[in-house]
Amino acid sequence: MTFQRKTALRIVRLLHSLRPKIRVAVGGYDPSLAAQAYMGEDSGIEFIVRGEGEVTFRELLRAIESERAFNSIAGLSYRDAGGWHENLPRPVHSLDGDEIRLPKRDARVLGGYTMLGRQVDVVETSRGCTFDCGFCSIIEMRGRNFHTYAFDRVIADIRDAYDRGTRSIFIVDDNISLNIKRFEALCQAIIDAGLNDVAYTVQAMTSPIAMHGETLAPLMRKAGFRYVFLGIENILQDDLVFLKASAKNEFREAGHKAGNATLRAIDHLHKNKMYVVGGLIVGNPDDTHESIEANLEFARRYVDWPYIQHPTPYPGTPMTKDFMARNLIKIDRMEEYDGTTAIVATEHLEPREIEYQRWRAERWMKTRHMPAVIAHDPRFVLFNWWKMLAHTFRGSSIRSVLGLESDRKVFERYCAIRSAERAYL
Ligand code: B12
Ligand code: SF4
Repeated sequence: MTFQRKTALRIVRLLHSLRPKIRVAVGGYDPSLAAQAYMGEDSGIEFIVRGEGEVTFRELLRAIESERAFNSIAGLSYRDAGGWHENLPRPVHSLDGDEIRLPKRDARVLGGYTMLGRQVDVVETSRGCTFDCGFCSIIEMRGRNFHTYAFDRVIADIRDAYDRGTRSIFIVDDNISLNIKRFEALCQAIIDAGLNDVAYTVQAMTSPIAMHGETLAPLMRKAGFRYVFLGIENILQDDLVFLKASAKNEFREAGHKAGNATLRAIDHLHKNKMYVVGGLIVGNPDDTHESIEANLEFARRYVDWPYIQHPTPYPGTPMTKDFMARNLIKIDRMEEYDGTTAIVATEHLEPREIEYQRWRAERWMKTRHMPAVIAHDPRFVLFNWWKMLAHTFRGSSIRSVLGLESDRKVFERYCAIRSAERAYL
């Protein structure tokens, strides 16, 4: 990802210092959408895999093994004595058949990842999205399309993770809620396979959850879904228009627009004992203290866990062009493009001020979810509650707890901690 660019380039340098002859390929969102950043004379990078990686990377390895030319490998850019060459793009994969095999979990170098003490893993059931939100990289990355894996494969993938001890799964689909009939059938397949004692987390749009929640939400609950990351984005219509995210948050009745879908979606999820991770984006070009506060207040009232980000100008998104045209991008250090560092100003507020407002409110919202976590994972909380609080309130001190130090001072310390974290390599 873009915020990992600097680290990635440093890792390449480290690899070359250890093994000068190593050949380096990069891939993923940032190399695909900002290839120039990886093409510098001294970057040490020889190959860029653009878009989906599995088949392109496999073909690259086979070509290296058999010393064949690289010019027919779709989706690849490569460097030789004549400079960089950009092959034709690779069409997106249909996900049919078994060309993309199941992940080989044995091959991982690192393990030990948990979510609230439960071993966690990721599974994908589909790729792509047909919407075009202005802040999202997906369309530039792969166009507007939606492809799905067969349920047999998905269930085999979940079972593989389960058999290795996984009890918490993050479904990483770009937008699983594009086909609700399929999503309902997937829930049923998980139940039928007896894989519903896993705590699932998924991302979804509010509109389909609001419109199909009556049948979908009980099935999700039965299948083990626990956290639903809702792309609410913003509660104000003007901001939704700027983010190009109105349609996906629209409630429709008999084919007509009937208001915002968010509260209905939240209601369905809550009635079925699921938790809402509220995805909101504050700090859009015309935002003021008041419009940001309106969103923060909404999060306080309705969401269980806030996931509040600032609009971030990732390479190639429509939103980036808007911010550039209005001259509002204030920071060009890509390592800070992590969504929770404010990079852009509004017409009324500087980035630091926006970030301060979000940070100040969000810490307290997070603590309110503690009772639900204690009820579900008491042992984990017993041994880790102080670490959870210390992380949430990073930058605080005894003096600040006693009220002898201002929130501004704590915020400065929090920013300094994050800055230091970025320079770990
Ligand atoms: C699931 C998801 C998450 C989950 C991740 C769960 C997990 N632990 O894996 C959560 C919610 C935690 C998350 C967090 C974040 N995310 Co996110 N996330 C996604 C999402 C929806 C799908 C990513 C995914 O796994 N796809 C499935 C895999 C198979 O596809 P893939 O990653 O694209 O990889 C393929 C190719 O890119 C390529 N490839 C990738 N890496 C490599 C490497 C090599 C060497 C090669 C050859 C090929 C290759 O091959 C892969 C297979 O085809 C995307 C896209 C979207 N629609 O929003 C955003 C997305 C990737 N996230 C994004 C961002 C910014 C973030 C956050 C910074 C947001 C935040 N402030 O919290 C954090 C960063 C977290 C971190 N520290 O890594 C951005 C990245 C934008 C950019 N240009 O950098 C995206 C694109 C969304 C967006 N805004 O447009 N995310
Ligand atoms: S609905 Fe989600 S995946 Fe689709 S464009 Fe919008 S943010 Fe991206």
